[in-house]
Amino acid sequence: MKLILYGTETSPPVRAVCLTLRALGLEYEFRQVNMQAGEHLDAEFVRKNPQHTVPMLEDVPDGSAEEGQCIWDSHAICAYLVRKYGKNDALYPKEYFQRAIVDQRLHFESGVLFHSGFKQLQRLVFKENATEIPKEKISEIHQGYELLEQFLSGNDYVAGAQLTIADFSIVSTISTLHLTYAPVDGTKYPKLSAWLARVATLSYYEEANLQGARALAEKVRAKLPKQFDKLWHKAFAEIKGGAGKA
Ligand SMILES: N[C@@H](CCC(=O)N[C@@H](CS)C(=O)NCC(=O)O)C(=O)O
Repeated sequence: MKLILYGTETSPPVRAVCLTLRALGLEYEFRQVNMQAGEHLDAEFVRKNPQHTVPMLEDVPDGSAEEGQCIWDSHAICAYLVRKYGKNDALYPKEYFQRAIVDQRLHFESGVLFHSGFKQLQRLVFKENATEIPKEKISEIHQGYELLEQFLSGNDYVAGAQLTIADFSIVSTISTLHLTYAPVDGTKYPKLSAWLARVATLSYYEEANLQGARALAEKVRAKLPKQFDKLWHKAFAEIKGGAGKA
């Protein structure tokens, strides 16, 4: 088989899939989709994914000259990869209750953290050209952090004692929010902050997630000079210095 991942490294859901591919030790071809140039709206891409979102995965069977099966939505892709190619079910447990917890966290990322949180902020900054983010929007992000702090109570990972695709999904967005709109304060959110540091120790984390999160942070910073001066000087200095793992 041949796996082709369409996307851009600045996109959190694309990075969730990169983390999953790396965790499973799968080889894949990365095809850049330049969103600013509107490449996701090209007829060919929309034919394969009418929702024109990245990530999209194309799974081409061995020896096939034809196009493969296309899957989009990072959560569906990550689950598919573990089911089809995982040597075991550790990253997406088969046991009903454990799987329900992982699924709940995936939906939480999709509906709350990403769509109601991160994507709204991106729209404000990159589409509506806001130069400062209203406080209410930031406090909505913090409500998400508070919930994660509870999910992590007594657990090393967001869905329990083991690393799962829910961690990959949630870390892709949280590490991005941490470096952009709402730094995770370790004194206020000790468990969330320790979890970020824990996931960051994965050998493929820097390449699969942190580089893209940093690249996006630089773009956000350039769009929000006032907010940057007030709030994020330290966080961005850390990014530039190569620190800011979490
Ligand atoms: N829930 C989706 C979200 C995908 C998404 O919205 N991706 C953004 C980039 S971060 C995108 O493709 N936006 C372009 C569009 O919606 O046309 C997932 O997890 O894959």
